Amino acid sequence: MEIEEWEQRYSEAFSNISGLLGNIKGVFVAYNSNVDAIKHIKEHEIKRLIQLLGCENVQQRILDYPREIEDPVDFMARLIIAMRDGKAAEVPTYTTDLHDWLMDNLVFDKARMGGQAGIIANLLATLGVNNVISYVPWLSREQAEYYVDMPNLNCPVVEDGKLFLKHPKDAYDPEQKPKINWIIEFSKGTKVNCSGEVFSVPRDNRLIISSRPKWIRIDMDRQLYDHLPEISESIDGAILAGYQMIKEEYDDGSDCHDYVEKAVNVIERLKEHNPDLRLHVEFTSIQNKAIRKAVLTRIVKKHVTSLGLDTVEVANALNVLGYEELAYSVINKGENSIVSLYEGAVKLLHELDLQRVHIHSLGFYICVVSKDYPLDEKSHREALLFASTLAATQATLGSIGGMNDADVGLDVPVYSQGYDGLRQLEKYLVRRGICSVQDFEDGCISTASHNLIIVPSKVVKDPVATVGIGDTISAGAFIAILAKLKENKIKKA
Ligand code: 8BR
Ligand code: GLC
Repeated sequence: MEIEEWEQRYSEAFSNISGLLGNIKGVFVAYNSNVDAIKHIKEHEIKRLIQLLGCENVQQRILDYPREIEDPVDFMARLIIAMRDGKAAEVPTYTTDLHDWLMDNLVFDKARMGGQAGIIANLLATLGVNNVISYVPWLSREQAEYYVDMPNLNCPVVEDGKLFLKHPKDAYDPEQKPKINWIIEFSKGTKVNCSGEVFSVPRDNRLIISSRPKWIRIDMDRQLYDHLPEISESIDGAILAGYQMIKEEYDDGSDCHDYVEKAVNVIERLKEHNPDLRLHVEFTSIQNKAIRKAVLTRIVKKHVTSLGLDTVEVANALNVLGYEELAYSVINKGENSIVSLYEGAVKLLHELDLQRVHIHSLGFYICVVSKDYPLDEKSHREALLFASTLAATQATLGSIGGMNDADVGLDVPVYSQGYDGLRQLEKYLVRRGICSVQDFEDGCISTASHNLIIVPSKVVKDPVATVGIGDTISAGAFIAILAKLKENKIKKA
């Protein structure tokens, strides 16, 4: 299979899926939205900050590997680690001190909708999905301004015991403060010199400093919880994210177990009146390993159908599930890391009782699907190609203004390095008789225990920003799946 044939598949898949999205009744999206203060950091700014904080101090803190940002040196240490590895990371901070320091010493370039659920809600509305219901427990006036002003995007509000759907600008809490995260984007090739650490950034990526004020709760108002069945009857799928915000302990004596239970109850209630509901969880970086494990084994396991994550997140997930060696092999950049990534995906599928695990990486996507999934592999492949087109559009333009923008994404070539990187996996699968060369080149593989879909993705050379692309990929593929399932249902009826 030549790369050109993939280009052809891309345009067919995109046109097919975009024609089907109208079949989707609605999608519920919760919990996290925030404002992203985005700063694209330059070499001279890195140099200035290192000088200001002291190279030795930063160097020492890099060795400590802070999992929470308490001061600017922690921040600089995590930034250097992220730049050195070219890996995305999200690290929490529990005070506003760092925000003040960054405002004084760096200043952001632009502010945008942030948070997985916020980004996804805007994307779905913009793509014209019917009835996008966005729920965020901390909807402030400032936050509401970052939602696209479209009639298909609304928040659930209970008034006088009745459920209403209102646009965020008519649904915010005037007393609520905004949550502002800092996104430090860095470019491939940027030179960094901090005593022992001298390197050139290997790839475009970003560090997120996630503000976690005391009032952040992954929770749902009781009245709204009671009305969830009405919401669930009006949707085909739900996308849930933000569980990384759950804390081990809270000032009022409650703890992570209480919030995990609340999260599970919401899922159960959504499914109560709509057993066919598809649930996707978008995973992210969770620094606290106990919380990471609880999210995976108690919220995701058995309760959700689909999980989306990047390669670092796969390694992090495997790590807390007891597969340390495999986790290490996924991120050690060795020849076999792509094979380990595939094996890790299979572990996650079975261990967490999922129907679908979608891994996005720079250059390719891997999706493993349970044998009983009511869609063929070609449909799953179309979903991935649709998602990659959206990702390329977003990387080129910074955001997606509507379905027509996708022509830009379709024009982005399939990433040849990503395509070549898949060879290692091909050799492994073919050698073991798991698939033929032809199956692999089609990207659709059926094994005894699962189906496997692999596509080379489109990669933009100089992306405007990388933050939020993962959300676009996962949400794009998930709605494509919903649309396909709906098409089948309509055909059968
Ligand atoms: P996360 O936000 O979950 O880390 O996902 C980011 C995803 O964005 C990566 O998995 C990769 O597929 C995609 N991506 C990145 Br990073 N840079 C990109 C680029 N220049 N063009 C297209 N996709 C990109
Ligand atoms: C996380 C971050 C948020 C960012 C999003 C992008 O939710 O907290 O700031 O916008 O990831 O995926």
